[in-house]
Amino acid sequence: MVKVLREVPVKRGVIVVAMLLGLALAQSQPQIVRWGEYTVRIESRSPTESLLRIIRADRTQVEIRGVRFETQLVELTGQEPRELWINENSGGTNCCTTAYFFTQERSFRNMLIYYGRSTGILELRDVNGDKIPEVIVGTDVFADFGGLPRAVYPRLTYLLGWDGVRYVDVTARYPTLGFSTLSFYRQSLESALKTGDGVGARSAALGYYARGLINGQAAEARDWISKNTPAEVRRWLFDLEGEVLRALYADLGCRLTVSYSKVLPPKPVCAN
Ligand SMILES: [Ca+2]
Repeated sequence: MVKVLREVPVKRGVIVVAMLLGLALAQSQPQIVRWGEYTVRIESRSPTESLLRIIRADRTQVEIRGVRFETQLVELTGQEPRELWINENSGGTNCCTTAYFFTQERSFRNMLIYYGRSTGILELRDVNGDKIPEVIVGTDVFADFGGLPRAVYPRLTYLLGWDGVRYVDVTARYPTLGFSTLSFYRQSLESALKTGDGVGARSAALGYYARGLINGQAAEARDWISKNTPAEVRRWLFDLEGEVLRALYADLGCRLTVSYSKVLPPKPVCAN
């Protein structure tokens, strides 16, 4: 009996050491993804540093430095071969994802880089039935805005469409699509007003108005807020109106870029 009890911890110890060794070995093994004539190779160099390389015929076409990478092959152009979607996640609280899309059609190149920060790519969905998916992305532009607690900031989305050359904002063309629509924010605002949730009402009013601005329905949203919200909610929002406009005006331009550099990430388009 004593013998058995002694042996059990030894065996467990051996198993744990073997597992750790296995993990260490697994970590040092590069992860390989085949993408037609290209190979994607992800090397984990430390818990906080990985290097992803896109290689063709033994030559690195692009390398990306980051913390943690995930890759997927997705059809973005509506014709074979599929495109390469790389998501880089730097980890940490409220931080930070960057998505990269590459194609090899006509020639290998970057199609889109999206700085999602604490949000990112939410969905690829063909919203207009042309077999070329639109990209639904999130923005945290109103996190830490106007004194609202971060936990309740309005989550907004954009719809990006391929125009044959680049991704452009097509949100206003499909105002009823995406994730959270104008009516979603209006309903949230109405229910926050009903329950007397002041913080929720401010967040929803900001979301409603900002979504109106993104959709091209700002007049409708502003008019409703003016007529239907208590003075403290609408004053709070309209005092911030200039800041809301400035934040939205710069937002997508700062998040969306394309880079033909061999070494990524590129310098951020905007300082923050
Ligand atoms: Ca394709």
